[in-house]
Amino acid sequence: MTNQFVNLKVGIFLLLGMSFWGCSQSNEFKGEEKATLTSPPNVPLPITRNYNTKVIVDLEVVEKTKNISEGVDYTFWTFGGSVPGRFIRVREGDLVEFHLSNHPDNKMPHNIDLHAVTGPGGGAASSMTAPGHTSTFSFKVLNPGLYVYHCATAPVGMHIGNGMYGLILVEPKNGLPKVDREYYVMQGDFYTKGPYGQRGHQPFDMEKALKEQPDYVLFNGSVGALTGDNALKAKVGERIRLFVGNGGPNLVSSFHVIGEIFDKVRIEGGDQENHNVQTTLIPAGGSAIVEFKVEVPGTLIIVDHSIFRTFNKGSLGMLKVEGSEQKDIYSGKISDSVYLPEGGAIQTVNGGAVKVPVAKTKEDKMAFGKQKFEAICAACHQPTGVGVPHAFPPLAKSDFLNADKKRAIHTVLNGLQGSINVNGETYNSVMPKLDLTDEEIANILTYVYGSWGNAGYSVSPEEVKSARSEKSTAPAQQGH
Ligand code: HEC
Ligand SMILES: [Cu+2]
Repeated sequence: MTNQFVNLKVGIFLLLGMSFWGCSQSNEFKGEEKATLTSPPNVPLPITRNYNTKVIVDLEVVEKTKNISEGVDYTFWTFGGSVPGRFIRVREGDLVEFHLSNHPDNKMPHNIDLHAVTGPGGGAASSMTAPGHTSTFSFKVLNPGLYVYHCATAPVGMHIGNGMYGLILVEPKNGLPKVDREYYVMQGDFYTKGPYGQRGHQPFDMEKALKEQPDYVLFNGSVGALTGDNALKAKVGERIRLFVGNGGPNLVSSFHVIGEIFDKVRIEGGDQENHNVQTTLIPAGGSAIVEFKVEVPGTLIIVDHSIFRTFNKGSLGMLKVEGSEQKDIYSGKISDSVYLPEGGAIQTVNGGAVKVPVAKTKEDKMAFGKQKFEAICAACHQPTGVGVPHAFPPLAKSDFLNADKKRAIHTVLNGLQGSINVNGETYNSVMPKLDLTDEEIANILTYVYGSWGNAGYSVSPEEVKSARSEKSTAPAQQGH
């Protein structure tokens, strides 16, 4: 009771103070500064100025191959070279001038949707950027909070699934309460052709992504990004603040720290504060700010409490707390080994292969092909096959497609990379290899050839099978 009363009084005092302070603030911007961006798990220092300014953010998109796990490579698409992308820290009322650069070596166009933006697409509408280009746009940060940003280029799920997300903190005008340490942790789910732990370079798997069945669920982009030498660090008695985000693309996180209770959670990264929380839900494309004091030494384990993800798919981090024992709070021996993963192997339960109906007539092929096309190809080539200018070539009335049926089969079988010319336009991008059966490819191509004014060819599973068995996987390229 007393406590509540005191809180109320403090609240009223703060309210009065804030509105007074708000009035005295002009809407003008004083000067300009370049934002300091940090890679995870680091966070830029708190903002100390008490006026609005113009903040210049330079962010470069880099497509690069890195470890997703020991011995396993993955080609990530990143904002600034890391997954999650660089942490951006601004102050409520600032004007942000954003420069998004797409590195010339990149293959894909990219853009950015910042949830902190008030305006079309969160900036995506003004930031579509081809490789070797820079887009500039500006926005005023009207609302304080912790916001996700992500790429919103089609297919959006694939860009996010390849690691294109990060956090932007808009500090309230009066700042956040002081703590001893701040860290940046962001969860994401990843879809690879091979199962968890399979060595070598693993391509993105669109089908698993559509089924929402990730092979990896990770904090900060790789297995072990926050364990061992990479563990977060703290000392007994310190107050810790974690800026936690969830990039998805699919899963919701049940964020929990084993052996701690969150003293405070700013729910969904907004103003509302909850207290004494064990597990906080972080939606895909959402965030939370969690705070706690570390009272005893030992290793705290950071998990998604949807726990198979933690022990079999990688969502396990550590916060190592050093200092002297506090036997009155916790008496027992604390060991790092207790919660280590049980081992990577995912058990496979053999439920028997599912029988897919076989297309008997051309109508069947068209219908099955349409369904698959809309589920897989339409994300890039669009449901009516018109493509996206400068990014995804058209399939409708495509001279490239209609000139060579065998090449089209190879394209869908093996993917396609390099410069091609379609209806007079040059495309130099990457179509991923998709994991489809002979039957599926035959149906899809029969549908594509039978639609939108194309040549009308029928493609049989046997033709796909024989193309698959051919040694040459490189599809015939057109001369320049
Ligand atoms: C992730 C995006 C993506 C998906 C999904 C995708 N493609 Fe493509 N596709 C591309 C890109 C990019 C190119 C151009 C590649 C290049 O520049 O070398 C392309 C090229 C092609 C071409 C040759 C060019 C043309 O316009 O005739 C065909 C045919 C094709 N795709 C068919 C398909 C079919 C069928 C599917 C579904 C099974 C599919 N694609 C799924 C991105 C995609
Ligand atoms: Cu992108």
